[in-house]
Amino acid sequence: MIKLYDFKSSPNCQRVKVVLAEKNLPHEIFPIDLRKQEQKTAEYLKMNPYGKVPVLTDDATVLYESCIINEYLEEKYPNPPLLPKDPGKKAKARILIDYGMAHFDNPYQKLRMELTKDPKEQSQPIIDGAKKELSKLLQRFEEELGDQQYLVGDFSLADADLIPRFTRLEGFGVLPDPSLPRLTKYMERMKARPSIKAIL
Ligand SMILES: N[C@@H](CCC(=O)N[C@@H](CS)C(=O)NCC(=O)O)C(=O)O
Repeated sequence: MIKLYDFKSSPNCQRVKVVLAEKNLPHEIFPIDLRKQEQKTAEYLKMNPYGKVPVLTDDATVLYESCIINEYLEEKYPNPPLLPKDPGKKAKARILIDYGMAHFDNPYQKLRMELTKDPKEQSQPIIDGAKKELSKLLQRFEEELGDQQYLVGDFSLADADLIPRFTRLEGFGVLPDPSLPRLTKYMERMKARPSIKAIL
């Protein structure tokens, strides 16, 4: 039985829950309360030395790092496939995941930190600057989508891994953006999927 150590609102847990749902994999959820520091107990640190959620266990296999967990699920439970068969297209999906995770991180975290401050202490120039930078980075996805339904054609790990980031960008007011019409339609399509509805 697969077990997921989860904090409900964690984006890193959400991307794993999307893949578990897309693959229809039975699993048990073990809630970890980050506010109570349950991710830092000695017992938990044995599973994940970084002291973070998610952790996924599959019998004796114990894994952490959400995108790597999803790669494991794809390899171990290949149906339905969530990566293209063609090696070049598969690599392309991974490039988009890396782009959405690594390249967005700086302005994303900057905006997140600013918006969590008391409104009186927030800096509008920092907010505007980060939003502008994020909009510019999102153009790449707008172009990649072209006339496709999903980021690399069929629904894939790229969509599952990046959706928690996109939904948060909606929460921060970066999306929808009139200059990103394909991405706006894509978000509607994504949010209609049961696997995504379940994490919203
Ligand atoms: N790169 C990791 C990041 C995991 C992560 O940062 N998890 C956050 C929740 S979204 C966490 O556990 N934070 C609590 C802490 O750092 O103590 C992944 O993708 O799984």
